[in-house]
Amino acid sequence: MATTLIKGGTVVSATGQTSADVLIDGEKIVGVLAPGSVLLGTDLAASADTVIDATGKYVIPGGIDAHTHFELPFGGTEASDSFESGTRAAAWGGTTTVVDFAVQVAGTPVPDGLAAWHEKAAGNCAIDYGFHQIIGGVDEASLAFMPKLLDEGISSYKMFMAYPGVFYSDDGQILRAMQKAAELGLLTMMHAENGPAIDVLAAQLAEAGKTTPYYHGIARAWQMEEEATHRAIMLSHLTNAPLYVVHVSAKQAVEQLAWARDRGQNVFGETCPQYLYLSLEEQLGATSKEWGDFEGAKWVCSTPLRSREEGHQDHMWQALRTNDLQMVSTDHCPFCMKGQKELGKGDFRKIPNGIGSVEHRMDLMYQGVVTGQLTLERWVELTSTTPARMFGMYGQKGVIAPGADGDVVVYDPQGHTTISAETHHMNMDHSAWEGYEIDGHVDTVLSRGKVIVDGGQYLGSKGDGRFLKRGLSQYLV
Ligand code: DUC
Ligand code: ZN
Ligand code: ZN
Ligand code: ZN
Repeated sequence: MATTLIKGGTVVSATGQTSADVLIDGEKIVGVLAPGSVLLGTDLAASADTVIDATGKYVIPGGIDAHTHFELPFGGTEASDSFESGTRAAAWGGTTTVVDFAVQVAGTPVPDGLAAWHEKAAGNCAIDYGFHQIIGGVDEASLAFMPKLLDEGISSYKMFMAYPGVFYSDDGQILRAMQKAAELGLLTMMHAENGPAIDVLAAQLAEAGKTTPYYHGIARAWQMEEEATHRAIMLSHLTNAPLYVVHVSAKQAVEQLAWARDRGQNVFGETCPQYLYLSLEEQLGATSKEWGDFEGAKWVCSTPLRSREEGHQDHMWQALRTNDLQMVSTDHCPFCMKGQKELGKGDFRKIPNGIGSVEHRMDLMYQGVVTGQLTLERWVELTSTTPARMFGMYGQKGVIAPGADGDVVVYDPQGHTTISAETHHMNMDHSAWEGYEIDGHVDTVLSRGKVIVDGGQYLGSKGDGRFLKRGLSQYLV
Protein backbone atom coordinates (compact mmCIF):
# COMPACT_ATOMS: atom_id res chain seq x y z
CA MET A 1 0.00 0.00 0.00
CA ALA A 2 1.16 3.52 -0.72
CA THR A 3 2.80 5.40 2.10
CA THR A 4 2.74 9.13 2.71
CA LEU A 5 4.94 11.12 5.05
CA ILE A 6 3.84 14.59 6.12
CA LYS A 7 7.05 16.04 7.45
CA GLY A 8 8.32 19.09 9.27
CA GLY A 9 4.97 20.44 10.45
CA THR A 10 3.44 21.24 13.81
CA VAL A 11 0.87 18.61 14.67
CA VAL A 12 -1.99 20.23 16.56
CA SER A 13 -4.48 18.25 18.60
CA ALA A 14 -7.21 19.24 21.05
CA THR A 15 -4.70 18.90 23.87
CA GLY A 16 -1.45 20.31 22.54
CA GLN A 17 0.96 20.86 19.69
CA THR A 18 4.21 19.22 18.81
CA SER A 19 6.75 19.10 15.98
CA ALA A 20 6.24 15.72 14.39
CA ASP A 21 6.10 13.79 11.14
CA VAL A 22 2.93 11.89 10.31
CA LEU A 23 3.22 8.57 8.53
CA ILE A 24 0.24 7.17 6.64
CA ASP A 25 0.12 3.68 5.21
CA GLY A 26 -2.77 3.14 2.81
CA GLU A 27 -5.84 4.65 4.46
CA LYS A 28 -4.58 4.78 8.04
CA ILE A 29 -2.19 6.83 10.09
CA VAL A 30 0.49 4.49 11.37
CA GLY A 31 2.87 6.84 13.14
CA VAL A 32 3.29 10.26 14.70
CA LEU A 33 7.05 10.44 14.93
CA ALA A 34 9.90 12.64 16.04
CA PRO A 35 10.89 14.88 13.10
CA GLY A 36 13.24 13.16 10.67
CA SER A 37 12.80 9.74 12.28
CA VAL A 38 14.68 6.74 11.00
CA LEU A 39 12.50 3.76 11.80
CA LEU A 40 14.00 0.25 12.06
CA GLY A 41 16.86 1.44 9.89
CA THR A 42 14.59 2.98 7.26
CA ASP A 43 14.82 6.65 6.39
CA LEU A 44 11.12 7.41 6.13
CA ALA A 45 11.54 10.55 4.06
CA ALA A 46 13.56 8.60 1.49
CA SER A 47 11.29 5.58 1.35
CA ALA A 48 7.75 7.01 1.51
CA ASP A 49 5.87 7.01 -1.79
CA THR A 50 4.74 10.59 -1.23
CA VAL A 51 6.39 13.20 0.96
CA ILE A 52 4.50 16.36 1.85
CA ASP A 53 6.59 19.18 3.23
CA ALA A 54 4.65 20.86 6.04
CA THR A 55 7.47 23.07 7.29
CA GLY A 56 6.04 26.16 8.94
CA LYS A 57 2.52 24.77 8.72
CA TYR A 58 -0.03 23.17 11.00
CA VAL A 59 -0.96 19.53 10.57
CA ILE A 60 -4.46 18.98 11.92
CA PRO A 61 -7.10 16.26 11.87
CA GLY A 62 -9.53 16.86 9.01
CA GLY A 63 -12.51 19.02 9.90
CA ILE A 64 -15.81 17.40 10.78
CA ASP A 65 -18.92 19.37 9.95
CA ALA A 66 -21.69 17.64 11.86
CA HIS A 67 -24.52 19.75 10.48
CA THR A 68 -25.13 19.97 6.74
CA HIS A 69 -28.20 19.87 4.51
CA PHE A 70 -27.33 18.79 0.99
CA GLU A 71 -30.27 18.51 -1.40
CA LEU A 72 -32.72 19.36 1.38
CA PRO A 73 -36.25 20.08 0.09
CA PHE A 74 -37.32 23.30 1.81
CA GLY A 75 -39.79 26.11 1.12
CA GLY A 76 -40.82 24.81 -2.29
CA THR A 77 -37.26 24.42 -3.52
CA GLU A 78 -34.18 22.36 -2.67
CA ALA A 79 -30.84 23.26 -1.08
CA SER A 80 -28.57 24.06 -4.01
CA ASP A 81 -25.57 21.92 -3.11
CA SER A 82 -25.81 18.27 -4.03
CA PHE A 83 -23.84 15.69 -2.10
CA GLU A 84 -21.34 15.88 -4.92
CA SER A 85 -20.84 19.66 -5.02
CA GLY A 86 -21.26 20.12 -1.26
CA THR A 87 -18.76 17.49 -0.15
CA ARG A 88 -16.26 18.66 -2.75
CA ALA A 89 -16.56 22.22 -1.45
CA ALA A 90 -16.13 20.88 2.08
CA ALA A 91 -12.91 19.15 1.00
CA TRP A 92 -11.58 22.38 -0.48
CA GLY A 93 -12.06 23.95 2.93
CA GLY A 94 -10.32 21.25 4.96
CA THR A 95 -13.40 19.34 6.05
CA THR A 96 -13.03 15.60 5.54
CA THR A 97 -16.24 14.35 7.16
CA VAL A 98 -19.78 15.66 7.12
CA VAL A 99 -22.86 14.46 8.95
CA ASP A 100 -25.99 15.33 6.98
CA PHE A 101 -29.61 14.99 8.07
CA ALA A 102 -31.77 12.26 6.54
CA VAL A 103 -35.33 13.54 6.57
CA GLN A 104 -38.53 11.84 7.63
CA VAL A 105 -41.71 13.90 7.40
CA ALA A 106 -44.93 13.18 9.28
CA GLY A 107 -47.01 10.35 7.87
CA THR A 108 -44.14 8.67 6.02
CA PRO A 109 -41.96 5.77 7.19
CA VAL A 110 -38.56 6.67 8.71
CA PRO A 111 -36.76 3.91 6.76
CA ASP A 112 -38.05 5.40 3.49
CA GLY A 113 -36.61 8.80 4.38
CA LEU A 114 -33.31 7.20 5.33
CA ALA A 115 -33.18 5.11 2.15
CA ALA A 116 -33.83 8.24 0.07
CA TRP A 117 -30.86 9.93 1.73
CA HIS A 118 -28.60 6.98 1.04
CA GLU A 119 -29.65 7.15 -2.56
CA LYS A 120 -28.78 10.84 -2.83
CA ALA A 121 -25.34 10.37 -1.26
CA ALA A 122 -24.06 6.96 -2.33
CA GLY A 123 -21.32 7.16 -4.93
CA ASN A 124 -21.43 10.95 -5.06
CA CYS A 125 -19.39 12.16 -2.09
CA ALA A 126 -15.85 13.48 -2.08
CA ILE A 127 -15.34 12.74 1.62
CA ASP A 128 -16.75 10.38 4.23
CA TYR A 129 -20.26 11.10 5.41
CA GLY A 130 -22.68 10.03 8.09
CA PHE A 131 -26.32 10.77 8.79
CA HIS A 132 -28.40 12.01 11.67
CA GLN A 133 -32.07 11.11 11.35
CA ILE A 134 -34.65 13.89 11.37
CA ILE A 135 -37.86 12.58 12.86
CA GLY A 136 -40.51 14.97 11.59
CA GLY A 137 -43.41 12.82 12.71
CA VAL A 138 -43.22 11.18 16.13
CA ASP A 139 -45.77 8.36 16.07
CA GLU A 140 -45.94 4.65 16.86
CA ALA A 141 -44.12 3.71 13.67
CA SER A 142 -41.25 6.17 14.01
CA LEU A 143 -40.82 5.36 17.71
CA ALA A 144 -40.68 1.67 16.81
CA PHE A 145 -37.92 2.36 14.28
CA MET A 146 -35.68 4.25 16.72
CA PRO A 147 -33.91 1.09 18.03
CA LYS A 148 -33.00 0.21 14.43
CA LEU A 149 -31.20 3.51 13.88
CA LEU A 150 -28.18 2.24 15.76
CA ASP A 151 -27.90 -0.79 13.49
CA GLU A 152 -27.91 1.67 10.60
CA GLY A 153 -24.93 3.49 12.11
CA ILE A 154 -27.04 6.45 13.18
CA SER A 155 -26.69 7.37 16.85
CA SER A 156 -28.36 10.79 16.83
CA TYR A 157 -31.70 12.11 15.67
CA LYS A 158 -33.19 15.57 15.41
CA MET A 159 -36.55 17.06 16.23
CA PHE A 160 -37.93 20.55 15.57
CA MET A 161 -39.79 22.79 18.00
CA ALA A 162 -40.14 25.15 15.00
CA TYR A 163 -41.81 24.85 11.57
CA PRO A 164 -45.39 23.79 12.44
CA GLY A 165 -46.84 21.73 9.64
CA VAL A 166 -43.45 20.78 8.26
CA PHE A 167 -41.04 19.13 10.69
CA TYR A 168 -42.60 20.26 13.99
CA SER A 169 -43.01 18.09 17.08
CA ASP A 170 -45.14 19.15 20.04
CA ASP A 171 -44.00 18.69 23.62
CA GLY A 172 -45.81 15.38 24.03
CA GLN A 173 -44.14 13.98 20.94
CA ILE A 174 -40.75 15.25 22.09
CA LEU A 175 -41.29 13.65 25.49
CA ARG A 176 -42.09 10.29 23.95
CA ALA A 177 -39.09 10.37 21.61
CA MET A 178 -36.77 11.43 24.42
CA GLN A 179 -37.99 8.59 26.65
CA LYS A 180 -37.07 6.17 23.88
CA ALA A 181 -33.74 7.89 23.20
CA ALA A 182 -32.79 7.71 26.89
CA GLU A 183 -33.46 3.97 26.85
CA LEU A 184 -31.37 3.44 23.70
CA GLY A 185 -28.51 5.87 24.32
CA LEU A 186 -29.36 7.95 21.25
CA LEU A 187 -28.41 11.62 21.30
CA THR A 188 -31.40 13.96 20.85
CA MET A 189 -30.66 16.99 18.68
CA MET A 190 -33.08 19.88 18.91
CA HIS A 191 -33.99 22.86 16.78
CA ALA A 192 -35.04 25.00 19.73
CA GLU A 193 -37.34 27.83 18.66
CA ASN A 194 -40.99 28.26 19.59
CA GLY A 195 -42.42 27.75 16.10
CA PRO A 196 -46.14 28.34 16.78
CA ALA A 197 -45.48 31.70 18.46
CA ILE A 198 -42.95 32.71 15.77
CA ASP A 199 -45.49 31.96 13.05
CA VAL A 200 -48.03 34.27 14.71
CA LEU A 201 -45.44 37.05 15.06
CA ALA A 202 -44.39 36.60 11.43
CA ALA A 203 -48.01 36.75 10.20
CA GLN A 204 -48.64 39.93 12.21
CA LEU A 205 -45.54 41.59 10.74
CA ALA A 206 -46.47 40.57 7.20
CA GLU A 207 -50.03 41.87 7.65
CA ALA A 208 -48.57 45.19 8.83
CA GLY A 209 -46.61 45.42 5.57
CA LYS A 210 -43.29 44.57 7.18
CA THR A 211 -42.24 42.07 4.56
CA THR A 212 -38.49 42.57 3.99
CA PRO A 213 -35.89 39.99 5.09
CA TYR A 214 -35.05 42.06 8.16
CA TYR A 215 -38.39 41.08 9.71
CA HIS A 216 -37.45 37.41 9.57
CA GLY A 217 -35.03 38.23 12.38
CA ILE A 218 -37.61 40.24 14.29
CA ALA A 219 -40.24 37.50 14.12
CA ARG A 220 -37.79 34.87 15.31
CA ALA A 221 -37.17 36.76 18.55
CA TRP A 222 -34.48 35.61 20.97
CA GLN A 223 -37.15 35.08 23.63
CA MET A 224 -38.53 32.29 21.44
CA GLU A 225 -35.11 30.63 21.32
CA GLU A 226 -34.48 31.01 25.05
CA GLU A 227 -37.93 29.67 25.89
CA ALA A 228 -37.66 26.64 23.59
CA THR A 229 -34.13 25.88 24.78
CA HIS A 230 -35.36 25.91 28.37
CA ARG A 231 -38.30 23.67 27.50
CA ALA A 232 -36.03 21.20 25.70
CA ILE A 233 -33.69 21.19 28.71
CA MET A 234 -36.54 20.42 31.11
CA LEU A 235 -37.87 17.60 28.91
CA SER A 236 -34.33 16.26 28.74
CA HIS A 237 -34.03 16.48 32.53
CA LEU A 238 -37.30 14.68 33.07
CA THR A 239 -36.51 11.87 30.64
CA ASN A 240 -32.77 11.67 31.29
CA ALA A 241 -32.14 11.93 27.55
CA PRO A 242 -28.89 13.71 26.63
CA LEU A 243 -29.63 16.83 24.60
CA TYR A 244 -27.68 18.61 21.87
CA VAL A 245 -29.09 21.97 20.83
CA VAL A 246 -28.23 22.89 17.24
CA HIS A 247 -27.43 26.33 15.79
CA VAL A 248 -27.56 28.33 19.02
CA SER A 249 -27.60 32.06 18.25
CA ALA A 250 -29.10 33.88 21.26
CA LYS A 251 -26.93 34.64 24.28
CA GLN A 252 -29.93 33.87 26.49
CA ALA A 253 -30.10 30.36 25.01
CA VAL A 254 -26.42 29.89 25.89
CA GLU A 255 -27.23 30.97 29.44
CA GLN A 256 -29.89 28.27 29.60
CA LEU A 257 -27.40 25.66 28.41
CA ALA A 258 -24.79 26.81 30.91
CA TRP A 259 -27.37 26.69 33.70
CA ALA A 260 -28.35 23.13 32.79
CA ARG A 261 -24.72 22.02 32.53
CA ASP A 262 -23.96 23.55 35.92
CA ARG A 263 -26.76 21.41 37.32
CA GLY A 264 -24.97 18.37 35.94
CA GLN A 265 -27.18 17.71 32.93
CA ASN A 266 -25.86 16.14 29.75
CA VAL A 267 -26.76 19.15 27.65
CA PHE A 268 -24.61 20.46 24.81
CA GLY A 269 -24.71 23.28 22.30
CA GLU A 270 -23.43 24.03 18.85
CA THR A 271 -23.12 27.40 17.18
CA CYS A 272 -22.27 28.26 13.57
CA PRO A 273 -19.94 30.79 11.94
CA GLN A 274 -22.89 33.03 10.98
CA TYR A 275 -23.79 33.60 14.63
CA LEU A 276 -20.21 34.57 15.44
CA TYR A 277 -19.67 36.99 12.57
CA LEU A 278 -22.93 38.28 11.13
CA SER A 279 -25.75 40.35 12.57
CA LEU A 280 -29.38 41.36 12.19
CA GLU A 281 -28.52 45.01 11.62
CA GLU A 282 -25.60 44.62 9.21
CA GLN A 283 -26.82 41.72 7.11
CA LEU A 284 -30.59 41.27 7.29
CA GLY A 285 -30.97 45.04 7.04
CA ALA A 286 -28.59 45.33 4.05
CA THR A 287 -29.58 46.93 0.76
CA SER A 288 -27.84 46.88 -2.61
CA LYS A 289 -28.27 48.19 -6.11
CA GLU A 290 -29.08 44.77 -7.45
CA TRP A 291 -31.43 43.49 -4.75
CA GLY A 292 -32.54 46.64 -2.93
CA ASP A 293 -33.95 45.93 0.52
CA PHE A 294 -34.18 42.26 -0.50
CA GLU A 295 -30.38 41.95 -0.24
CA GLY A 296 -30.82 40.69 3.32
CA ALA A 297 -32.37 37.47 1.99
CA LYS A 298 -28.84 36.13 1.54
CA TRP A 299 -28.58 35.91 5.32
CA VAL A 300 -32.03 34.55 6.14
CA CYS A 301 -31.54 31.42 8.21
CA SER A 302 -33.08 29.88 11.31
CA THR A 303 -32.26 30.47 14.05
CA PRO A 304 -31.77 34.00 12.65
CA LEU A 305 -28.83 36.36 12.83
CA ARG A 306 -29.02 38.33 16.07
CA SER A 307 -28.55 41.97 17.00
CA ARG A 308 -24.94 43.03 17.46
CA GLU A 309 -26.10 45.85 19.73
CA GLU A 310 -27.45 43.21 22.08
CA GLY A 311 -24.08 41.48 22.16
CA HIS A 312 -25.00 37.99 20.99
CA GLN A 313 -21.93 37.53 18.77
CA ASP A 314 -19.43 38.39 21.52
CA HIS A 315 -21.27 36.06 23.84
CA MET A 316 -20.97 33.18 21.33
CA TRP A 317 -17.19 33.64 21.13
CA GLN A 318 -16.98 33.72 24.89
CA ALA A 319 -19.11 30.59 25.21
CA LEU A 320 -16.74 28.76 22.85
CA ARG A 321 -13.83 29.68 25.11
CA THR A 322 -15.58 28.71 28.34
CA ASN A 323 -17.08 25.49 26.93
CA ASP A 324 -20.64 26.66 27.47
CA LEU A 325 -20.82 25.76 23.76
CA GLN A 326 -18.89 22.70 22.62
CA MET A 327 -18.85 22.72 18.84
CA VAL A 328 -19.02 24.72 15.65
CA SER A 329 -20.88 23.27 12.65
CA THR A 330 -22.21 25.19 9.66
CA ASP A 331 -25.88 24.24 9.24
CA HIS A 332 -24.86 24.48 5.59
CA CYS A 333 -28.16 24.96 3.77
CA PRO A 334 -27.47 26.97 0.62
CA PHE A 335 -29.99 28.61 -1.66
CA CYS A 336 -29.20 30.86 -4.60
CA MET A 337 -30.68 34.34 -4.72
CA LYS A 338 -31.85 33.81 -8.31
CA GLY A 339 -34.82 31.48 -8.45
CA GLN A 340 -34.62 30.44 -4.80
CA LYS A 341 -34.26 33.17 -2.17
CA GLU A 342 -36.24 35.46 -4.46
CA LEU A 343 -39.30 33.25 -3.92
CA GLY A 344 -39.69 35.40 -0.81
CA LYS A 345 -39.65 38.81 -2.49
CA GLY A 346 -42.51 40.69 -0.91
CA ASP A 347 -42.92 38.16 1.92
CA PHE A 348 -39.97 37.18 4.11
CA ARG A 349 -41.85 34.06 5.23
CA LYS A 350 -41.33 32.55 1.77
CA ILE A 351 -37.55 33.01 1.67
CA PRO A 352 -35.96 29.55 1.93
CA ASN A 353 -34.00 29.53 5.18
CA GLY A 354 -30.31 28.84 5.06
CA ILE A 355 -26.72 29.98 4.67
CA GLY A 356 -23.96 27.98 3.00
CA SER A 357 -20.51 27.88 4.53
CA VAL A 358 -19.35 24.26 4.50
CA GLU A 359 -16.26 25.39 2.58
CA HIS A 360 -15.22 28.14 4.98
CA ARG A 361 -15.82 26.84 8.48
CA MET A 362 -12.20 25.90 9.14
CA ASP A 363 -10.93 29.25 7.81
CA LEU A 364 -13.56 31.31 9.63
CA MET A 365 -12.88 29.57 12.92
CA TYR A 366 -9.13 29.94 12.43
CA GLN A 367 -9.72 33.71 12.54
CA GLY A 368 -10.60 33.14 16.20
CA VAL A 369 -6.98 32.00 16.65
CA VAL A 370 -5.66 34.97 14.67
CA THR A 371 -7.63 37.43 16.82
CA GLY A 372 -6.64 35.73 20.08
CA GLN A 373 -10.11 34.47 20.94
CA LEU A 374 -9.28 30.77 20.61
CA THR A 375 -6.16 28.68 21.08
CA LEU A 376 -4.97 26.53 18.20
CA GLU A 377 -5.94 23.50 20.27
CA ARG A 378 -9.44 24.82 20.86
CA TRP A 379 -9.80 25.45 17.12
CA VAL A 380 -9.08 21.77 16.45
CA GLU A 381 -11.30 20.68 19.32
CA LEU A 382 -14.32 22.73 18.19
CA THR A 383 -14.09 21.78 14.54
CA SER A 384 -12.90 18.17 14.60
CA THR A 385 -12.20 16.39 17.86
CA THR A 386 -15.41 17.21 19.73
CA PRO A 387 -17.63 16.53 16.71
CA ALA A 388 -15.95 13.12 16.46
CA ARG A 389 -16.50 12.36 20.15
CA MET A 390 -20.00 13.86 20.29
CA PHE A 391 -21.21 11.77 17.39
CA GLY A 392 -19.42 8.47 17.95
CA MET A 393 -16.56 8.62 15.43
CA TYR A 394 -13.58 9.36 17.64
CA GLY A 395 -10.50 7.19 17.12
CA GLN A 396 -11.31 6.74 13.47
CA LYS A 397 -11.90 10.47 12.98
CA GLY A 398 -11.04 13.66 14.88
CA VAL A 399 -7.47 12.80 15.86
CA ILE A 400 -4.01 12.32 14.40
CA ALA A 401 -2.91 9.07 16.00
CA PRO A 402 -1.93 5.57 14.90
CA GLY A 403 -5.01 3.68 13.81
CA ALA A 404 -7.00 6.74 12.82
CA ASP A 405 -8.10 7.35 9.25
CA GLY A 406 -5.59 9.36 7.25
CA ASP A 407 -7.84 12.43 7.25
CA VAL A 408 -5.30 15.20 7.58
CA VAL A 409 -5.13 18.88 6.66
CA VAL A 410 -1.96 20.88 6.17
CA TYR A 411 -2.88 24.43 7.10
CA ASP A 412 -0.65 27.35 6.20
CA PRO A 413 -0.84 30.18 8.76
CA GLN A 414 0.96 32.49 6.31
CA GLY A 415 -1.59 31.87 3.59
CA HIS A 416 -4.38 34.21 2.67
CA THR A 417 -7.82 33.87 1.14
CA THR A 418 -10.50 36.36 0.17
CA ILE A 419 -13.91 34.74 0.32
CA SER A 420 -15.99 35.29 -2.79
CA ALA A 421 -18.75 33.65 -4.79
CA GLU A 422 -16.46 34.11 -7.81
CA THR A 423 -13.98 31.62 -6.43
CA HIS A 424 -15.80 29.40 -3.95
CA HIS A 425 -16.73 25.83 -4.85
CA MET A 426 -20.19 25.75 -3.32
CA ASN A 427 -23.14 25.82 -5.71
CA MET A 428 -24.32 29.28 -4.65
CA ASP A 429 -24.57 32.53 -6.61
CA HIS A 430 -23.47 34.58 -3.59
CA SER A 431 -21.47 34.21 -0.42
CA ALA A 432 -22.62 35.22 3.05
CA TRP A 433 -18.99 36.30 3.61
CA GLU A 434 -18.31 38.04 0.29
CA GLY A 435 -15.05 39.98 0.53
CA TYR A 436 -13.99 38.63 3.93
CA GLU A 437 -10.23 38.51 4.25
CA ILE A 438 -8.99 35.26 5.77
CA ASP A 439 -5.55 34.84 7.31
CA GLY A 440 -4.50 31.24 6.83
CA HIS A 441 -5.07 28.79 4.06
CA VAL A 442 -5.89 25.12 3.54
CA ASP A 443 -2.96 23.81 1.50
CA THR A 444 -3.28 20.05 1.39
CA VAL A 445 -6.16 17.76 2.31
CA LEU A 446 -5.93 14.00 2.66
CA SER A 447 -8.97 11.79 2.99
CA ARG A 448 -8.18 8.26 4.17
CA GLY A 449 -4.62 8.69 2.95
CA LYS A 450 -5.49 10.01 -0.51
CA VAL A 451 -4.46 13.56 -1.36
CA ILE A 452 -7.70 15.16 -2.57
CA VAL A 453 -6.71 18.83 -2.48
CA ASP A 454 -3.21 20.12 -3.02
CA GLY A 455 -1.77 23.48 -4.01
CA GLY A 456 -5.03 24.82 -5.39
CA GLN A 457 -5.93 21.67 -7.27
CA TYR A 458 -8.71 19.19 -6.64
CA LEU A 459 -7.33 15.68 -7.04
CA GLY A 460 -10.19 13.62 -5.64
CA SER A 461 -13.14 12.14 -7.39
CA LYS A 462 -16.82 11.65 -6.92
CA GLY A 463 -17.42 8.54 -4.85
CA ASP A 464 -14.19 8.74 -2.83
CA GLY A 465 -16.33 9.28 0.28
CA ARG A 466 -17.94 6.37 2.08
CA PHE A 467 -20.89 6.14 4.44
CA LEU A 468 -19.66 6.16 7.99
CA LYS A 469 -21.45 4.03 10.54
CA ARG A 470 -21.25 5.86 13.83
CA GLY A 471 -21.38 4.46 17.33
CA LEU A 472 -22.89 5.95 20.48
CA SER A 473 -21.71 9.37 21.56
CA GLN A 474 -18.33 9.19 23.29
CA TYR A 475 -18.89 12.54 24.97
CA LEU A 476 -21.18 11.24 27.68
CA VAL A 477 -20.13 9.75 31.01
N1 DUC B 1 -32.52 26.35 9.45
C1 DUC B 1 -32.06 26.81 8.30
O1 DUC B 1 -31.53 27.90 8.25
N2 DUC B 1 -32.20 26.04 7.19
C2 DUC B 1 -32.78 24.76 7.18
C3 DUC B 1 -33.42 24.34 8.41
C4 DUC B 1 -33.16 25.18 9.59
O2 DUC B 1 -33.54 24.83 10.68
ZN1 ZN C 1 -32.61 23.63 12.57
ZN1 ZN D 1 -30.01 22.49 10.12
ZN1 ZN E 1 -1.19 28.26 1.04
